[in-house]
Amino acid sequence: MSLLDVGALPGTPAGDGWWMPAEFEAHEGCWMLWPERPDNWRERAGPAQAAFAAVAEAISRFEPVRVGVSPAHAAAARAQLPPQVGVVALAHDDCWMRDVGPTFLVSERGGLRGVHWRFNAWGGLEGGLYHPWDQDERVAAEVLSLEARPRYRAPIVIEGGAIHVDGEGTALLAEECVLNPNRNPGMRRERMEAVLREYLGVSQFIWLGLGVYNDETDGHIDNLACFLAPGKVCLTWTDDPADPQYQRSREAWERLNGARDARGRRIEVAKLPMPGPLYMSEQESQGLAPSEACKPRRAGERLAASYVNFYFANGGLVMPLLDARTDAQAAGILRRLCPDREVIGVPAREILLGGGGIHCITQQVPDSRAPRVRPVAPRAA
Ligand code: KQY
Repeated sequence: MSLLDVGALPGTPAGDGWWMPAEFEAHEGCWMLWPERPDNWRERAGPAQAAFAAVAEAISRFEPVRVGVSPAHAAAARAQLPPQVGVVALAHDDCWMRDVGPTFLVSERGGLRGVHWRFNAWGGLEGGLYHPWDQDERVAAEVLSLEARPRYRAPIVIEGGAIHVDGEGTALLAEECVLNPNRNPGMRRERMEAVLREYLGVSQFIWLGLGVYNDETDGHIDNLACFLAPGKVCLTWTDDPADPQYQRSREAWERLNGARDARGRRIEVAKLPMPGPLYMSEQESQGLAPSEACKPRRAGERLAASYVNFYFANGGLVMPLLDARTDAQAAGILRRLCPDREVIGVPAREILLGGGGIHCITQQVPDSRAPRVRPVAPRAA
């Protein structure tokens, strides 16, 4: 893997005084991509496109949304998306903007920069989800160029869905994913932390163990837990000891209860009961185009469903609707946890069938003009 990248900034974000803000802070807008490939999205991606359009519409009530679309799909996407949502030509292999987009950075002096992570389709040729992924690899650079923002090129493979921060110096990560040898073979925790300190501007790490059961990303944190505010985390939960998620969530709960954030605070943990269990149906699996290039999706497979996979918009929270038996309860809990936000539910089963949720298909652009205070001790002097 060559580290030379013409056009990338020298140095590192922390060294230059930049850091990743929390998603619950103010945004300038949101980026998404358009689902197109018929081997990952059933019925030639029609139902998924309707679901993505509904997510874009919901977010656009709170902040501007732009959707990257392959040139061949531009006219159809324009016709399906509401007029206030921007459509931008942007080639991609699949549509997970959280993972292939840039991680935006802020500074005390205002402005925006971005990190362009290395991407290997969640595991490379051994265990990754599709190939090739060269167009996805370029999406972050393309978005930063369209935003006219400078770019740092990171030396590690990681995805945006594997990272949550509180914006005050703390990162929340899952070992199953971030330390998985299918991303950065041979890289140990200490080296990973050193790189993330430099590229996220954090100083404290809260490591959870395993992610959501059967999550094809190898346990992205954005499906398991997220910060609701500094010192406050929401965790996907089940009370059923027979469910394979039970031990995973319990262990995460114990680790969170023993953790301190970068400011020395204990973490308050809110449990968010998960939907289901949910499974792919025969009809859903049959609607996929056969392909050698993409992970097969079979009827009866457990879906990695989680209500934690929501998106914070300015003044809003856009959550996935996944199970009529539990949607209202989850919405009620999120309303209680985030009383200053309007909580909007969007049907998200079609997104889940492709392997992710609403958080996975979005990428916030932080407000470049909001006053900011640099997080505590981002790096040793
Ligand atoms: O960020 C996420 N959790 C993305 C899920 C990607 C799934 C790929 N099929």
